[in-house]
Amino acid sequence: MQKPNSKIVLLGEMNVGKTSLLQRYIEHMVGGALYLKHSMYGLGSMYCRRAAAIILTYDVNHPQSLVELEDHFLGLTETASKDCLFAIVGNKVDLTEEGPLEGQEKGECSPNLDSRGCVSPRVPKQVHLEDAVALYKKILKYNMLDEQDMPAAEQMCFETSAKTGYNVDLLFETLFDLVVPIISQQRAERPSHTVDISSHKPPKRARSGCCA
Ligand SMILES: Nc1nc2c(ncn2[C@@H]2O[C@H](COP(=O)(O)OP(=O)(O)OP(=O)(O)O)[C@@H](O)[C@H]2O)c(=O)[nH]1
Ligand SMILES: [Mg+2]
Repeated sequence: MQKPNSKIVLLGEMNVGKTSLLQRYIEHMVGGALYLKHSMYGLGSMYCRRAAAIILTYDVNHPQSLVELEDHFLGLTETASKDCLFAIVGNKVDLTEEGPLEGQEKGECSPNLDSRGCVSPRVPKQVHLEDAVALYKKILKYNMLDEQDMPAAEQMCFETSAKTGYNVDLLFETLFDLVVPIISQQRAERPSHTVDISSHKPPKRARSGCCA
C-alpha cells in the first residue's frame, strides 16, 4: 500500500477528547483521504513536519488544557511547513450550560446523559472562544505567518462535542476543504520523479583506454 503523504496531527493534553473526536468523525466517514494522527506529551517535533494541518485540542471545562496548548504544544508547531493550517478545538461543550443538548441539532431535546446513563449537571463554560482565537493568533505570530495569508481565526476555532457529534463533521470538513487544494497544488508543483524507460537510451559504453 502506498504510504500516505499528507497527515493531520491532533495535539492536546490527556483526556481532552482527541481519540473521541477522531472516532466520532471516522464513524461517519470510514476511509478518509488523509492519514489522521494523534498523540500527547513526549511527542517529537517530527510529528508536525509535513503536516497538512494541526488541530490543537482543549477541554472547554478545563482552562489548564488551553494553557498547556501554549506551554507544551506551541513549540512543536515550529517544524510545520509554511502551508500548514492550524485549528483550535474546544471539546466537551455538551457538558456546559451554553452547549447544545444532545439531539438538539436534529430539533429534539433530550437530557445530557453520562456513560452510566445518569443526567450529568451542566456547568458554565470555563474557556471562551475568544481565548481560543487569541491562541490561534499567537500560533501564527510564533510561526511568523501573516494573518492576511491564513484562514481567519473565527473560521479555524471550533467548539465541539465528540459525545453528541456537535460540530465534529464541520471541523474535519472545513479542514479537508482547505487542505485538499493546497495538497493538489503542491503535487502539481513538485517535479515528477517518474522516468519514461521506453525513451531512455543507455549511455554509450566508453572504450576502455589501452595502449596507443
Ligand atoms: N462529555 C463528553 N465527554 C467526552 C467528550 N470527548 C471525550 N469525552 C470523554 O473524555 C474521556 C477522554 O476522551 P479521549 O478521547 O480518550 O481523550 P484523549 O484526548 O484521546 O486522551 P489521551 O489519549 O489519554 O490523551 C473519555 O471518557 C471520553 O468518553 C465530549 O465531547 N463530551
Ligand atoms: Mg487518545
